[in-house]
This record gives sequence, C-alpha cells and structure tokens, in this order.
Amino acid sequence: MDNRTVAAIFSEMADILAIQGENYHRIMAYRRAAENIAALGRPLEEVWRAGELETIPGIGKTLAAKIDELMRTGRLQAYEKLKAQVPEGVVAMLQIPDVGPRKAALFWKELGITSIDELEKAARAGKLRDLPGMGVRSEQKVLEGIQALRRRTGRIPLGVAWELVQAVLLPLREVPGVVQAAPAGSLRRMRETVGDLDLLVAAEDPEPVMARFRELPQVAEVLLSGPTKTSIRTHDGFQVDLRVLEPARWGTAIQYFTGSKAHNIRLRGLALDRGLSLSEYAIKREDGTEILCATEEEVYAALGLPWIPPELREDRGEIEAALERRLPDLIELADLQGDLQFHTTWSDGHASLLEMAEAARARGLKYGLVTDHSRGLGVARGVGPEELRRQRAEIEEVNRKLGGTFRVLAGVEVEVRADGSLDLPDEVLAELDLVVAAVHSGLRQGREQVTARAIAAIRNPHVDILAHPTGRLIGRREGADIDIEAVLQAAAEAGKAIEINAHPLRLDLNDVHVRRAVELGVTLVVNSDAHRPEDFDLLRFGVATARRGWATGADVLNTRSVEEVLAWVRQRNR
Ligand code: DGT
Ligand code: CA
Ligand code: CA
Ligand code: ZN
Repeated sequence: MDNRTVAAIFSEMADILAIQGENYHRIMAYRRAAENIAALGRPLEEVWRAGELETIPGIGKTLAAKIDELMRTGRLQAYEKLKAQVPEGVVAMLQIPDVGPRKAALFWKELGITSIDELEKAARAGKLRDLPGMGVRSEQKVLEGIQALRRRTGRIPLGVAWELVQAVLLPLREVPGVVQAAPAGSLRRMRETVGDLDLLVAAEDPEPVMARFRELPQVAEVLLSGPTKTSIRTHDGFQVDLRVLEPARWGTAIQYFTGSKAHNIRLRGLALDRGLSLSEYAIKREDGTEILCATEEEVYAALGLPWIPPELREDRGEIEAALERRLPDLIELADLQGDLQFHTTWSDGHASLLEMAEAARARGLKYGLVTDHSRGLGVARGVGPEELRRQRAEIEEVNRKLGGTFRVLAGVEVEVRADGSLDLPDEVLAELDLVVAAVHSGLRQGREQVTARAIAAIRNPHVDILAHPTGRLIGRREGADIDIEAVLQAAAEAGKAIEINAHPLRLDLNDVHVRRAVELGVTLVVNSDAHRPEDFDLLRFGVATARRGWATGADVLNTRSVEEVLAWVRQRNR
C-alpha cells in the first residue's frame, strides 16, 4: 500500500460522502488526510510501522485505525461499504468541470444516470434542463465539460474511435468519384487507444470529399481545410484528419499514414539500402524517376518484403520476420467458432439466454459458454448452486430450440475471493462444461497477493480459463499489480487457458502479454464477455489484440470446434 493508493482511497471516500450529502466536516477530514498523505514525502508504511501515524497532520485516531486496516489487510471495510452505495460512474462525474457532488447526485437520483456516457446522452436529448437548479445554459455547460474532460484525458479508447470512424466513412464513401476510403494511423493498427483519427480517401477530385467531410453532423469545428488535408474537431473533442489523394498513389499513402512511425523509419532504411527513397507520394529511384504504388502490396514488394499486417507494424520484430519469410499466420475474426464468456439476465446481462445464443449464432458462431457471475461479486442476480441447476434446464431447452444450429455450454464466471478460494463449491463446478474464474474485487491488493490468487485459481482442477487477468479498464482504472509472467507460466504448466477479453475498455491480456503467452505456448481464448446481444460484435477488438500479440488460430482455443474444446477439457482431467 503506497502513499498514492491510500490517498486515492481517502479522496474517493470524500467524493462519495459528498455525493451522499454528508456532513461537511467529515468530508473535509478525508480530503485533508488524502492531501497530507500524498504530500508526505516518505513512505506511509514506514510511518505506520513506527506507530507514528497520528503525527501526520489531519490524521487522528479514527483515520489512523483505517490506515492500519489497509496496511494489515489490503482492504478497508468502510471504503467498500461506501463504494457499494454509489455507482462508480456517478463518482466519475465529479471529474467533469462544473459538475460537483450536488449535481452528480441530482442526475443520478432524478434521472437514474450512472455514467458520463449516459449523462452526455441525456444532455444531448435536453433532459437535464428541467431539473431543479438547472437550465438550458447549465445543460450546455455539462456537455462542454464532458468534451473538455475527453480532450484532457487524451487518448480515445479503440471502441469509441472505431464507431466514430465507421460513422464518418459511410457518407464519404458515397461521394461520387471516391475509389477508396479507409482509416489509417493507430486505429488501422488497432492500438488499444488512439491519439487522433487519420482517414484516407482516394479520389481524383478532392474538393467534393472535403466539402462533405466539413459538413458532417459530428463536426464541431473545422481546424484547417485545404486541397490535400482537412482537420476537424468533433463534438466529443476528438481530432480527425482527412487526406485525399490520387488513386494511383494509394499504396504509398496508406502505408505511410498507417505507421507506426518506428515501422516506417525501418522501411525507409530498407529502401535506402536498395537505392530507393520512400515517401507518402511514391518510391523514387536515384535517377529521380518515380514508381507509383496503387496498392500496399506493391510498396512492400518493392522493398523485397511480403505485405505485413497493420497490427504488426510497431517495429517489434516484424521487419526481420518478413525478411526471413516467417511472419505468423495471424488469427482472423472468421476463425472463431465459439465464445467462451457471455452473460444473461441470470446475472448482470441484459438479455435472455435464448436471445444471447441467437445473437451469437447470427454472427456465425457455433457455440457459446454461458458464464453468469457467481454470487460473491455482489452483482444483482448472481448465480449460486441452485440457480445453476435451474439454468441447466434452460440451457437444455434453448439447445433443443436451436436444433443443432448452435450449442450453449454450461459455465460460470466464478469469483476468486480475496484469499484465493473460489466462490462456489467444487462439486458444483464439477457439473459444468467449462469454468471461467475471475478476480473482480481486491484488485488493489499487493503484487504477491493478487498474483497468488490468480495462480491458485489457475491450479484449481475445476477451472479452465482465467478471465481478464489484470482487471484494468482503459483510461478509467489501472489493472492490478500482478506478475503476468508468473500467471502465464502457471497456465502453461497447468494446461489452462488465459482470456483475451475483447471488450474495448479491457483488452486484457494486452498485446504485449499475448505475445509472451504465445511464446510460452499458453492456450488463449478470445471472449466477448457480452452482456447484451450486440456485444458479440466486440470480438473484433479481441481478435485484433490477439493479432497485435502475433497469435495464430492455433493459439486460440475457441477457433476449435465444440467437440475439440470439450476434448481439451477432458484430456486434462484424465
Ligand atoms: P496516435 O495518433 O498517437 O494514436 O498514433 P498514430 O500512429 O496514428 O500517429 P499520427 O496520427 O501522429 O500519424 C499517423 C501516421 O503517420 C503514423 O503512424 C506514421 C505517419 N507519420 C507521422 N509522422 C511521421 C514522421 O515523422 N515520420 C514517419 N516516417 N512517419 C510519420
Ligand atoms: Ca493518429
Ligand atoms: Ca494524425
Ligand atoms: Zn458482468
């Protein structure tokens, strides 16, 4: 427990108390303590060991006891109790300029808003202006505040960037004369976050494309607009750069603007070795004549290379692999035959088992493992032994209805408790087709403890898959401080699978960890973790992360048929 963590906990407690309209002095006590701990200048743990907590300004008996509890157990009951009373998204609203605890509470209590995204929707729909103490002007200020917050937090999560780009490309593709339209930059490489959006269009006449782009409803402000490039800022505060170029130069342009910069620098070096110079416009020979490349394949071929998938273009060994003709045959979305984690209304999902199965089937999947949360997580309607028994009957009924076109497997997302034990008894787990284990609480425990919990779960003979190992939420919550190397080693030894959670805010394992897992021969699973029917579309982000980690179809369990997956479980249990 370092100073920063303890300070953050106290400051969050102050926020929650403020939203609850608690006594001012109590709120200020937590705030002052948080500030003084953050500014302490020496490890709080040392002060605690020396028994001198109460010498810190603002720390009296009560707060000293709380720090003591945190240091000894890694947890704080009072904090957990408070957190359970106010949704995380409501606390997050306090980061919005001009939204204080009183307003956050108002939005939550009056309109049931529990996230910044929901708040934005409500503001756009004009639902905030009629609340007590609000008005059209203050509603507008909330929207501006959200945009400012997004600009400040900087990088855009992949899922948000993807949606925006699809929405922008659609009308551009309809402009007469447009031959090609595609994302470039970090989005095409499917990085987990994207700085700004880079779009490329091939057309002989740029102006109609630029004109259409400037008039899109997403545009808040045109930053610059010329014959080759237009930059805009969206209402959400995201910058989008559009470049339009002649179709004959598409290959060099899309290659250049896809990046990464590091990858491009290596390519330019290879070109120079061959007496060529590579730019976004063309490849130039020493005598000044140009080689125009209409496709990316031609660019790579001119440098003596096979085409390299964008997800690999980070200068992490892909150039060497390409030169030696040993690029991996990367997994593709169409390789997935099933999904081994989705939720239903039996826990915190929003659709029935049948609806979810049909949605998965509609996306070409052949099987799915239903994994509702076990009780311990404290989500509404978690499953215990009795619910799992009743759910089994529903699974059989759904499978009968689907008549062999799709198979639902019986599973659970069982909570790994703070002490590493599981939330359901072994005999209940033994009844299920596959078991997914996950750590959702106590992510702030020390490195050794969190790692030991994950490894204990992996070694439990009933567990098949460890879900989202770090528990991070990109841009919102750091993952646990966990020894991924040790977790992967344990999985390799036990023959268990590790999840790549496809939710674009998780992508957990991340690309770098996937790469290590592949090296160690760990079996991977790409799971949607769907909570609603449309969430099965998120699988693309999981597959992209697998590709960024150099994974092939053979590395990923759910590229196999349902029989092969069940055989994988059985052979381990022999
Ligand atoms: P981002 O926006 O921070 O997520 O990352 P990128 O990769 O999209 O970078 P961005 O938007 O600055 O530039 C898009 C691509 O343009 C980049 O991936 C490679 C290319 N590029 C930009 N600046 C340079 C440069 O100075 N040298 C080279 N070789 N390529 C560049
Ligand atoms: Ca970019
Ligand atoms: Ca850019
Ligand atoms: Zn859930």
